[in-house]
This record gives sequence, C-alpha cells and structure tokens, in this order.
Amino acid sequence: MRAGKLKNLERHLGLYFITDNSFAHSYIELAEMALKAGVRVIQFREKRMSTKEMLESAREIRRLTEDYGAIFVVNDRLDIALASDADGVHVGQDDMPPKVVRDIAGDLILGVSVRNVEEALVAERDGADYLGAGPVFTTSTKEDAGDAIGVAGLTEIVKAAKIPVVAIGGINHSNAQSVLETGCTGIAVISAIAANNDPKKSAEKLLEIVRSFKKI
Ligand code: TZP
Ligand code: MG
Repeated sequence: MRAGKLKNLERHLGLYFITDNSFAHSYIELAEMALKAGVRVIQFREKRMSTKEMLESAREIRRLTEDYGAIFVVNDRLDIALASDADGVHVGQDDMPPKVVRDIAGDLILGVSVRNVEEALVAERDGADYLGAGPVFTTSTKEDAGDAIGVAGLTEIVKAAKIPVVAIGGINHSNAQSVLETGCTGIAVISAIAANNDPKKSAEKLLEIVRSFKKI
C-alpha cells in the first residue's frame, strides 16, 4: 500500500498545487480546475477555518482527488489528514515533528518543509518521503516564509537529499524553467494557479514546462 503510494508520488510530484481560499475561486473550484488540467498532487492548506469546516472541505477535496486518481495531502493538520482519509500530511519546522507523525500514522505520505541542507537531512533521517524546499523566491502568499533561498540554495538541497525535492515559493511561468534546471523533482505553487484569471490554463502551461523536463 505504502510502496504503491510512494511510486505514484514520485511520478506525480512534477506540479504540486496548494489550495488557498484568498483568491477568486473556492478550494473545490481551484482543486477541480487543477485536476482537469492534469495536476496529480493537491495539498489542502487552510489557516483560518474552524476544524469542523476544515474537515468538510478536506473530505470534499478527498472525493474529488479520488475521482482523478490524484494524491491528496493536508497541510499541518495530521488529525484532518487522518479524518479525511488523505494520502499524506505536510508539516513545517514548527509543526508536529516528522518522527511523531510517523509513530501515529506510519502509512501516510509525509512531506516536510525545509530551508537549508541541515533541515533537509534531519527531515530525511526522521522519515520524510519528500521535501518542500523554499521559499526559492520572495513570495507574499506566506507571511512567515522567511528569506528567499534562491536557485543556489535549492541546488544545494537537491544535491544533498536522497528523497524527492519539490521547490516552492514565488514560482511562476517565467522562472519555472530555472527552478527545474536544478534537478528538483517538481514545483509547488499557490498564486501562479490560484491568482490567475484562468487557473486551468495556467496549470496546463506550467505542466507543459514541467513535461519538457520529465515524464509525468
Ligand atoms: N511555503 C513556502 S513559500 C509558500 C509556502 C506555502 C507559499 C507559496 O505560494 P506562492 O504563491 O506559490 O509563492
Ligand atoms: Mg505548517
């Protein structure tokens, strides 16, 4: 079960879309447009909703991702991930430690946000299945994202890590190529899809760029 999930994960990580409710479309609309475009990993990221509302939204996205054979990941909240039958959970440096996530939910895909090689190696040792590395560029989407690590910082992480590295932070159609040239497994975006007038078309264009680097 876990091995199968991980095999799909590596293949699907090329374009990783993170939902955000601050733009014109709802989670579910954005998730559906991304899935229709061909995105196969959707992360549900929500900082304001009540737990009850979060669970409802997560379950809705779970059903949708299931229909498309896509991977569903919940940001921060292991309880919501488990209750919505998500495939994975993604934690940051101040969230539930990866080792604890593994103890509680050994079968879940585990993603960990890292900013440098040191954090990357610790996350890998503690059981991460993939890394979210960034912010590569300055972004206004995440307030506490910290300083940009640049393509140079990303390159160091990609070289040091044995597990897939997904680049995140300020990635768009103009800079995606320079990011993928580092050899990272994929790119994760919020605003490049969610803030676009046509999220589906935007996702399709990003997928074209990713496909010029790897078979996904
Ligand atoms: N983690 C690091 S940067 C970031 C997250 C969640 C925000 C990414 O959003 P955008 O709009 O793609 O820069
Ligand atoms: Mg977090």
